[in-house]
Amino acid sequence: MATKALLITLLIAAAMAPALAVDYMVGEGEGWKLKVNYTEWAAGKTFVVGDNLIFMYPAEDHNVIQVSGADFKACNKSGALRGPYNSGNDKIALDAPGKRWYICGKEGHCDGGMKLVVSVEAGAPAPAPSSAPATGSLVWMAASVAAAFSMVMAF
Ligand SMILES: *[C@@H]1O[C@H](CO)[C@@H](O)[C@H](O)[C@H]1NC(C)=O
Ligand SMILES: *[C@@H]1O[C@H](CO)[C@@H](O)[C@H](O)[C@H]1NC(C)=O
Ligand SMILES: [Cu+2]
Repeated sequence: MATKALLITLLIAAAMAPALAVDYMVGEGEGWKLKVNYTEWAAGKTFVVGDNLIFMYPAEDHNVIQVSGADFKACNKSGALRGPYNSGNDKIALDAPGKRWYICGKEGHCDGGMKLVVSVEAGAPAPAPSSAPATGSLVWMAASVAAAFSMVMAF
């Protein structure tokens, strides 16, 4: 009985929590390497601010450089905006909306397909701090947490 109420409370709290950030393994099981079509990999995925890209590769074989759209098109690594990243396990935070272009800086690899463009969407807008609904949901959240806490203490 108490367990069921607790479960419901937790489900409500979970539903109100902001969407969790997603870690995207670039290339899935293939990782970051030659002869993978990263346009296909990115197709149909929705990248949101707060998500991360993870580039996995043997550190001595590849790297990751963020470049401009023009440099991406030309496979030009000279104008790095960020990077090179070269740990072989690079977790890159998508911290702002907009397009981001990544290439491998090793000779010929960008031309060989190691290039990825993602379009990052803004997350859900933060509620205005002083608006009534936001205050109401804060009170509701506090009440839920208090209820859950008291039920936990009752066990
Ligand atoms: C990668 O896939 C996209 C979408 O299917 C396609 O348009 C493009 O030509 C492919 N690129 C290569 C190099 O095969
Ligand atoms: C490559 O990028 C650098 C820096 O952005 C730029 O000065 C240079 O002209 C570019 N080269 C080509 C071939 O686009
Ligand atoms: Cu490479």
